[in-house]
Amino acid sequence: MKGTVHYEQRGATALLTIDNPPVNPLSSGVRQGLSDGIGRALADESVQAIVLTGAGRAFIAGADIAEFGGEAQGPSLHDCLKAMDDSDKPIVAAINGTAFGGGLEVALCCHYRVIAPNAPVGLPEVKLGLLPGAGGTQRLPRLIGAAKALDFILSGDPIPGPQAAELGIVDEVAEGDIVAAGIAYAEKIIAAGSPIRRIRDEDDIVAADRGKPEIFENARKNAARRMRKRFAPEMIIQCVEAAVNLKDFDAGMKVEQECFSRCIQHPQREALIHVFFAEREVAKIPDVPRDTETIEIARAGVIGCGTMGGGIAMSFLNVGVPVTVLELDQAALDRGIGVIRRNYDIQVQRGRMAAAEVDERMGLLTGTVRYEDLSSADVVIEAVYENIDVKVETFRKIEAVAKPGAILASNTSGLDIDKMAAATSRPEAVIGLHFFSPANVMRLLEVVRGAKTSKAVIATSMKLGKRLNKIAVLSGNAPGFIGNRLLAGYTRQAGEIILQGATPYQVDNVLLGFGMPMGPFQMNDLVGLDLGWRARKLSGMKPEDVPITARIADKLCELERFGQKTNRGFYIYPEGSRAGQADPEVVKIVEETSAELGIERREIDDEEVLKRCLYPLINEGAKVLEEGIAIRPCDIDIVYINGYGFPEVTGGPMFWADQQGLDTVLADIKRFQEIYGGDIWQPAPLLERLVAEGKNFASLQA
Ligand code: 3H9
Repeated sequence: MKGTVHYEQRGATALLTIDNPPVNPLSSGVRQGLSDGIGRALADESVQAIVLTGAGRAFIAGADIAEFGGEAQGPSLHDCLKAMDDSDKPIVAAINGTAFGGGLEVALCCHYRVIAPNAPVGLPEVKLGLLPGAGGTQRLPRLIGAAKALDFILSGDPIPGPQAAELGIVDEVAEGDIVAAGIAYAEKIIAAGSPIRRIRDEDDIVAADRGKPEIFENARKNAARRMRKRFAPEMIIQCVEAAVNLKDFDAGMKVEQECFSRCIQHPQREALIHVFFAEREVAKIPDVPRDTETIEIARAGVIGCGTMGGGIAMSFLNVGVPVTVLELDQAALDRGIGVIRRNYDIQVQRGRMAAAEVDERMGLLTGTVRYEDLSSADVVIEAVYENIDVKVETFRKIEAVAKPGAILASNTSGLDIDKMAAATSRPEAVIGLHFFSPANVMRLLEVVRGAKTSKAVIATSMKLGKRLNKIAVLSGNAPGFIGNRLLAGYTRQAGEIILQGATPYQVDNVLLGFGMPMGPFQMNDLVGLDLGWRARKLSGMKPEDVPITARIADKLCELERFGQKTNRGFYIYPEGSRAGQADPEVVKIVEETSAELGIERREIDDEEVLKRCLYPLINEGAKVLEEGIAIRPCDIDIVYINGYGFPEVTGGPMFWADQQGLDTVLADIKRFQEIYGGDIWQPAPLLERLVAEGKNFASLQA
């Protein structure tokens, strides 16, 4: 059994210390230890009170997520909680560190709670597709009221100890030795002969919420807006409704159990727990051990202060790392720095940042037009025009000034890192750091290792990602890396489907329905249709050489419909609105283009639209795995969820493929190959092998 609980007696108090490193989840051994420890303390006449705390940096991080879906060993958490609830000796939680999920629920089942000032508490279950299933939905509303409890549980976000005290979740914030404070609290209760406070028996606060259905209507409205397509929020709301309306605690607990078990069985739960572990797995690189020495990053340099460069600079400023940004001339530099300041000012206007913080961050920013000024940077990231010759030239200039040991990085979204490395005499220092736009917001950082990139540079880059509050995924160096390589098939299919009979609006709606934040044509409008059109014109490409999937966008550009920036593209955007409206004019252009190309239009059903857009991701994903560009299937999942808006509740494209059944995915790919042909539908050998062996992508993880 995993984990243990240490028992010791201090005076008349039994001290139970949960020990299950690194974060003390409630694994079988912990539940056994809790059950034994409580029983022993209750049976011992010399013990008058019990204090519960955690070893190390956490109190309890919640239920052991790895146990879900498997066979449970040892006593159930509910049995432990019942013993605590029934105890006639006061139990005090001495919350030394993180108390999340089941951990906070254990604390709520204690009769009193003291907390260290830096200990966060939270009920993050909703993020895993679950609800607090150890009494949290019943006890918390009894303590702080239904509206606040709903906010807290539905957000899943933690709050620090002092805020928990203000809300009434804990009784006291204690500086210094938290165990001593817990014992002192217990002794005070015993000395005063205070009655034991069981939250389950309290009704006053929830009674005030009875007959106020608007509390739940508001929660439902917010959940529909903020947590589109999630299953758990409605379950949570029903539980809190039960806490308010059923009066009887045990009846409410029954509702909680039913709802919890529906969440456990829901595919979203499995997918979200896959994502939880995948996010941690991607940090592990088989040939770069955890203890690889890293380079200290005290200052960064960014070349280019346009949208990308500015966003990258902000990512560093946001975590207190000084940055020097370089632009070609003073005017461009002033413009770029002006945009950064404006972005921060908007945050202040929205109440997300204090004005003083803006000054602090801007104080860390230095602008320059001279490469020499990058010489003190520990990492220099170029974010110049996406052209290999321009990048190679930039690397020559960086290498001439960068200090020894500095990391030389490119923000390219798919160009050859080794070509850039070859332009320097220190290829081991060169790496790709592919940020996603807007770089200060998007969570993904694709780290691209070149053939000669050193392990220290890889380890430092992965660590840097975490420091910048991003999730770093390592990719091999091949065109498009992981993300953009897979995307090519997705966008090409969307383009073909509309030529064959669907409208852009049907395609977008199908993908929105799947859970993507926007469809491919909405995405085109956002990025700007003119980018590709201008590049084709500049290259002197003949009209007949323009790929057929780009013909419609080019026609729209000829009409000065560049997308959102001109309020017209595939959609019409009423002035000041980002919500596009369908336009019959565009449908006409699409139909004319099909006719010009001699393509007979037909009805294409939504299922075909979805499969033809998503299966290329899976097929190409399998090729990327086989070529070793991505280390594991879950690396692709994390890239797609965090960089391309693939719905988290599906677990990412590779996990989703497993859930569809790889045999049916492959059968469809073969069917599309027969009908449409092309490389895109050439089944990946890995996919064929997995199907032949009756295996799935998950089998590659083990
Ligand atoms: C729940 O409680 C349900 C109940 O309501 C009802 C029950 C009946 N289980 O994140 P880190 C592992 S649902 C198992 O890198 P940090 C993690 O995988 C649960 N393992 O550290 C990693 O392993 P490895 C509600 C867990 O300091 C290692 O611990 N609770 C669990 O950056 C270190 O983790 C949550 O959702 C777990 N619960 O962050 C809390 N937690 O080293 C989930 C962590 O092999 N956990 N591990 O890769 C967290 O949010 C963060 O881990 C935490 C620490 C903030 C605690």
